Amino acid sequence: MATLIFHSMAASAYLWTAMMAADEKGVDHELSLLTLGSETHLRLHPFGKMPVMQHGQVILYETQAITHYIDRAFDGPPLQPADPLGQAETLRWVSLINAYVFPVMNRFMKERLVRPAWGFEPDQAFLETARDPLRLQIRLIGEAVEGQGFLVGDRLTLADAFLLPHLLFFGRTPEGAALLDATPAARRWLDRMMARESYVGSAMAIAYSAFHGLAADPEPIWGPG
Ligand SMILES: N[C@@H](CCC(=O)N[C@@H](CS)C(=O)NCC(=O)O)C(=O)O
Repeated sequence: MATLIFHSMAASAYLWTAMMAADEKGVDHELSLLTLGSETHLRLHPFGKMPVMQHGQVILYETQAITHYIDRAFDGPPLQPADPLGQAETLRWVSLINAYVFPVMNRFMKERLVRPAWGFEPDQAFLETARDPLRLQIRLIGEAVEGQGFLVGDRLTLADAFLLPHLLFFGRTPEGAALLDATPAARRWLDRMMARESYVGSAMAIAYSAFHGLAADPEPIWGPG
């Protein structure tokens, strides 16, 4: 049995963040598949979300808590700066990714790529109103990574692991690709993250490759400017 067990469905962005944190620390892990909303799922996570982490007797849900635990419980490179400001900045990024980035980028990608592939009309009003927050988010991400290459400081932190799945899949939409092309520092960050050992061959990378089968309408709804 692996050191860590992640209880989750396989295609979960937050699972991929937790797995990346474990891989960056060099901690082996395995996936125990959950059925969404099942009795087992709700026993592990009363809010019916995923992933849930198990380490021996320790069972944790909420990805921020899970990744913090992985960082502190195991040897390996630290995934949070030691100084108070660096730590606060990491927490700020994780918080804003959870509160603002995930709800817009993830939904935009689903409306733009997944719903049409399933034969449903996307929510055009949402796609339009997402434009300004997405532009703002990519601008702030670009500014943050421009100097030292990562969201906080000059090495990967939990903040980068939280952002990666959302920016990765958003970048598959024509609007996401255009915003990344217009923000070279963000594009370079994405390329660097995708070159890491913790990404190559990961469940996230496999899901991303499979996503290339989804053909979005290539005509952008709005541009980067
Ligand atoms: N606050 C949770 C959010 C996790 C989350 O939203 N996970 C998604 C998968 S990426 C999920 O559980 N979706 C199922 C649902 O919302 O019904 C965390 O940080 O772990």
